Amino acid sequence: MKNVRLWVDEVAQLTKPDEIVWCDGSQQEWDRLTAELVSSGMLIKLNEQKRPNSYLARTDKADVARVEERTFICSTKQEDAGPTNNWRDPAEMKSLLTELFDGSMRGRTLYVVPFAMGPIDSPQARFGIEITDSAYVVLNMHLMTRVSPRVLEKIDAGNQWVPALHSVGAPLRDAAGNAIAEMAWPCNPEKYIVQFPETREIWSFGSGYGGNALLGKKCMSLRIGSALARDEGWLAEHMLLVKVTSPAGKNYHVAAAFPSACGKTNLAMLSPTIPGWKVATIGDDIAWIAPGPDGRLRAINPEAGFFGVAPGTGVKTNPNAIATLSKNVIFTNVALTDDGDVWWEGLTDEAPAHLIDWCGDDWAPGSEFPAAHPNSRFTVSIDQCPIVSDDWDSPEGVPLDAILFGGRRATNVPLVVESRNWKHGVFMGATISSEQTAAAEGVVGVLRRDPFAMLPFCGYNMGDYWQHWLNVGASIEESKRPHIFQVNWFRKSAAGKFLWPGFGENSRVIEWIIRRLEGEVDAVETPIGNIPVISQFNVDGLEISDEALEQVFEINAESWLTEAQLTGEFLESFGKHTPAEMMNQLGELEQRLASRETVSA
Ligand code: GTP
Ligand code: SPV
Ligand code: MN
Repeated sequence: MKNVRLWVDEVAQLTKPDEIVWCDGSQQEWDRLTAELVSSGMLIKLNEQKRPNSYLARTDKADVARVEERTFICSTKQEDAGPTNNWRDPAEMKSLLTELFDGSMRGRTLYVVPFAMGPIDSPQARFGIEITDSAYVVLNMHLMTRVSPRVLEKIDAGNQWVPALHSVGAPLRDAAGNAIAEMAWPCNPEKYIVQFPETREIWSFGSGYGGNALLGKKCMSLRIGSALARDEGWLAEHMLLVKVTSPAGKNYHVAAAFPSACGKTNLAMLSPTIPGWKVATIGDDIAWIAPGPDGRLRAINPEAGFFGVAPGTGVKTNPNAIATLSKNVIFTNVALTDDGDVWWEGLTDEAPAHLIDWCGDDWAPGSEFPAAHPNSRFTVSIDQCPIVSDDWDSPEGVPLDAILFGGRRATNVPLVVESRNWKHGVFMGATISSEQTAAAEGVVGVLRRDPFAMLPFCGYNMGDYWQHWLNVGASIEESKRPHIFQVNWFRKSAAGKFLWPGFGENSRVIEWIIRRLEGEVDAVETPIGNIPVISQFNVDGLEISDEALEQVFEINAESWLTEAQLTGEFLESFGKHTPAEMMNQLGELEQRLASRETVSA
């Protein structure tokens, strides 16, 4: 295995920084780096009375989201990356990147960040070393991962680790030694987010933002993680994780995969509106799931913080997030208030009369542009969440009772559908589609397939990934398998309004799911799966018209047949990698649909 110190030397020789700093994740390091970034102007310190130890960063206007077009899976064979990933030959990509990284840190500091994904002593933990030339990245890594010198001890003791190399690609001197002006937010117009799944390496160039740059997150925990998981018999998923307690005091653990900006953080911090139910947060973005000694699937949250979407987060929608954000936060691309605090669309019903928007310009209500970027985010430690679960960092993970798949669908997909069995559940996950959001560069609102919410995050052929899910299910005794459901909070009326109030009211759906697990409620069998018997679905105290309730559960056989046809084309696009079982599932769905018209509860 690679030696960390040798690798750091190698990278330093290539990137030519002025200085090398080994990070330890300490408070002193936080204080030193935040002070440096405040004096350089990269961070704005917020009002200490209103929001202690918190900061605002504004990125370059061209560095505001993940860049899927510039993300690559470099396996030896293109087929192993599959049709949903950009691919380049690993050797060619390495030589291209070597040229880009040559001298890319001139005039800057190279930070070495040893981090763990998962509790350091958990058998499910994985270790990484991120080398970065961005102090902003180091600070975010402090909040999002476990940065500690203990990681180096673990590596010295023989544990595997992932080398994760990051440069913003904005040196302060050229090869001849001439000065290059500093940018307000250093980055490079040319971006490469590159995973080498076979050698478990990450190289990221040109972006300083989010999943492009915090390499423990999507790059390691999902793209490299999914490849590790396939080889070792576990699952690395884009899922939130919660503990739900019923009025009877029984605990259940639920994981849910929704595409980016489709409600994971919100569900992870849900405040139930129905009496007696409790939700506690374990994770809001990533779950690592492995068969445990008891034969059940057990999950951990490999992260230690939230990198959450700001817009839409308010006291009414997500009070627990608002409480989490009271101190020690890094905000990126939100608006600044006149009294040195932050604001974004949805934080309050009314915008303040004057703001500095995410671009640094004056802003007033009525402006044609939002004050906060639609993908503006907060970074904060999970410890600060008022409803964090007592078992959130349990080294042995939590046993999973239910898995939810969802997306942003204005039409067709009902509020909740129970799968018929594991295989059908895998088919549900594989065929999720969702309207695109601002979390990635691209046109917002376009409907696209996002299987398992993993389209941008699967480190190998998506068809093989479905087979892996089928295999993991088959390896678990039926009675011990989590039950799989599909949910959709985003169905709209003909007038374009959300039919379902969402947020805290989603607890009603969670209640139905758990009562289903307990066999306490019946279900209506439909061609696409089992939906609630309306009279048994808890709407006590909820103002929703009968018509809206009916529409939110409506299944239109004709549009599902059209959708099934598109599903067929989608499944076939993976060629021989599409598991036969997926085609069986589609055939059975079509048969069930052909014999029905409109179905409702
Ligand atoms: P990533 O961090 O990108 O993976 O996003 P996420 O899946 O965690 O999404 P998040 O919970 O941050 O929600 C994204 C957006 O959807 C926010 O603007 C939320 O306010 C909105 N949202 C979340 N839940 C609901 C819901 O139940 N109904 C409606 N209408 N909007 C919701
Ligand atoms: C997502 O896009 O799914 C995120 C944000 O969670 S990022 O870390 O940028 O990937
Ligand atoms: Mn995410």
